[in-house]
Amino acid sequence: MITNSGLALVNRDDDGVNQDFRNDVLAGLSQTPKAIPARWLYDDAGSRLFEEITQIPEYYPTRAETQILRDRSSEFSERIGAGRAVVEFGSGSSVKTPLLLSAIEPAAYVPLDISGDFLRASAAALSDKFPGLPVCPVEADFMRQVALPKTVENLPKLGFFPGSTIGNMVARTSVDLLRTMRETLGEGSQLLIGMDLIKDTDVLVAAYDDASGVTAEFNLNLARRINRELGGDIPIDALKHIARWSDEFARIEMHLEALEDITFQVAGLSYSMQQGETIHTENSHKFDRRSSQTLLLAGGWTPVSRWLDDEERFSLILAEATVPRSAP
Ligand code: AVI
Repeated sequence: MITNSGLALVNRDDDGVNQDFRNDVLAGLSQTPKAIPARWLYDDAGSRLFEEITQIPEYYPTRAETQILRDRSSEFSERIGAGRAVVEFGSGSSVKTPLLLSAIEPAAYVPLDISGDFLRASAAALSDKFPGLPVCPVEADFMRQVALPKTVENLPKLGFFPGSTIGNMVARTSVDLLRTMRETLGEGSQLLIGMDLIKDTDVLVAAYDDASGVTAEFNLNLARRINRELGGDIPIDALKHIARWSDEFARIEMHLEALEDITFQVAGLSYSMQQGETIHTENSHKFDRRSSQTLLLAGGWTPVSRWLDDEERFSLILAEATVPRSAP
């Protein structure tokens, strides 16, 4: 039972070029060091490659989080309880979302996503799987406060933000997002959030630089997308995918490194890279118990339960939008 939908949100010029993409790419290639926001990795090809990443042997987060959702369903049911509207930040995964919905008997499911096509397809699939459940997709940028459908206004809410997507943001942005989620969901709501854990550097680097080269393709697709959509001529063969651990920021960084000195054009403008220079394309922050707690508290959420997978690689945290009692 699908009950809601929305308007296209992409800001295109008369030639159909996504202006936000162009502005971010041109600004990012002009700055030192070069950096382009990670959200542009996810065009259709990038989204398909990310789906492939979730299946590769080295990329443990998806399997680890799924294991928690599968194994701890009775604890979710006990601590979350029935009758909530589950508001998912993102379109929902075909495996993780059904596991959560089966565990807690929700009153409604509200996926929020900026990409309407993906949103509608996954909402339809979920609606088929849970025939009696009201499914109300909302096409919206969840980085801003979202007005939820009237039908769920008076229901208690559970926000669901799996996958450790929070780790793709720098601290300031993730705190802003957590606060925005609190405004979207309201006082007294709960949030179930996935946060990947700090671990052995070799395991982390392998997860972002797999032997089969799928993550390299995912990263290089950004340069291909720039060439396709912005009339670029970046020499793809002169770029190499790099994944490195930054101990200072507790994060994996993805970069595209120039293998030789190169010059290229994007949208009629010229750029150059020296051999060894990189374009920073993604951060994936990792957490421990304290850093995840500090981040959630800074964002207005009090952690109340924390679950790990059997190999202690990944955490799922249940938090509440309540003011914590603390002194002074
Ligand atoms: C979407 N996000 C949580 C992934 C991550 O693990 O940071 C994106 C990713 N990038 C490369 N591999 C996976």
